[in-house]
Amino acid sequence: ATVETVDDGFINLNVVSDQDKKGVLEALSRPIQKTADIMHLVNPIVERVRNEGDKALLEFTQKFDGVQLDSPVLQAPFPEEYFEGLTDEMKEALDLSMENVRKFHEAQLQKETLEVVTQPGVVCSRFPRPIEKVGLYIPGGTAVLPSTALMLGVPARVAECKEIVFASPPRKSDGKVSPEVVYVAQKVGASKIVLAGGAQAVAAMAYGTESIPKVDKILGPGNQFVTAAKMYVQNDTQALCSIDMPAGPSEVLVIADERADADFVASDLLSQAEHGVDSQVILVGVALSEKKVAEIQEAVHRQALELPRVDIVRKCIAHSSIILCDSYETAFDMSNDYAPEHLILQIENAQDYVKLVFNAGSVFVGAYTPESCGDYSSGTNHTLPTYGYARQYSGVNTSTFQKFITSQVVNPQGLENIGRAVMSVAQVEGLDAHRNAVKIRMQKLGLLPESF
Ligand code: HSO
Ligand code: ZN
Repeated sequence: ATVETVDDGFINLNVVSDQDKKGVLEALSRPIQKTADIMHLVNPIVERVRNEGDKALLEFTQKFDGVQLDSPVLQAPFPEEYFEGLTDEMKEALDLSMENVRKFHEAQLQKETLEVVTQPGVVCSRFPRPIEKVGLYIPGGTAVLPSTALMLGVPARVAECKEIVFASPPRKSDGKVSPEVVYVAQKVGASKIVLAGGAQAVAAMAYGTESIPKVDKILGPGNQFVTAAKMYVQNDTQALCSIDMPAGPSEVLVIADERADADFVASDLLSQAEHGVDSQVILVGVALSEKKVAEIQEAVHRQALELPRVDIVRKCIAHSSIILCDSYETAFDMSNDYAPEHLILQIENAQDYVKLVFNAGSVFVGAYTPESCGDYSSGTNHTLPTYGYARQYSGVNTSTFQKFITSQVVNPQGLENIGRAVMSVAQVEGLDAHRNAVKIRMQKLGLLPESF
């Protein structure tokens, strides 16, 4: 790879040309996930919570979060004192964000029964039902994330899930969760907030404890312990619990051309970089001049130094890159290969290029559409497939909280139309009881001779 690193503390993205195939491959490779390695740490935690319930949960919270609680759960209605400190401005910001997310997810809600007559007398239907109980994990850690609470809570509410349980690690300072998270929980009608994090919180929701209901599906981002625990319970038939999607570190790919504003591009790269040291940010430049590349590098450095999380950014940028290419088509090919969680288009006539996007979690179109808008307030969901899973997964949406049940009615005419086909296929499978179930009926209807 053509790596241009300056060793003077300059916060510098590596630059590679698309001609350098090996360099591009390196630039687009993701950090190896260690989920399997930490299973041996997670298994005993999950098993203890499953077997010992609240007692084990409280112990782990004491051990990992440094908080001694009397009860691991906060019950709705949540005491107002928990969000008393919120300013009107904060409440209005959360309200506006929740309202936009509600509007967009309400429009996605599938309520209708789908009905198709496949043959005269054969009616096939499909109807939606909410997943009854959902557990929504809101990470603690280096940042409070009320936005994640609303991105998961609002669609769960829209889908009419019967019970919404939040889980979030309590703060060391006062053993509480942030007032913003409680405010959102109250607004979306959550029944409980589990005051726990990590694998122990996932286990508590998957198996249930004395004070926490067992849920049917667990959603939400988290660190590698949370991810490993979600994988564990998903594979345990005793838990009978599904998850939203596999999770990895957050990432963005920006496609920019010569017309892009260097400051805008830098600000988008940095807003993803500040998420974590393992975040990945990639700029694919289409026919960029050397001057523009230098401007972007300078803007990244200058803006980064102003950020409180500059140390995280520095580490993230160290394994992030600018890839230079000559055409929009090449840029989109690379992006589709990488399948970024977020794809930002800072190119002329950006909307015209959306048709070239095949793999991405969410697309941000045009110079005035920073990812932050989608992270918080525009209405789209920010829980998106990472780690290249945008190839096969959708981000969280309203149907994530629903399942679809099929149904059918076959009448005698229908049996006449499909009965013989059923019998033939059953015969070749050697499943005579299947064949008989049709044969007996057709004979009683006089559609087949008794001797058949
Ligand atoms: N960009 C994150 C979501 C988020 N951003 C939460 C700020 N808060 C998802 O990849
Ligand atoms: Zn973000």
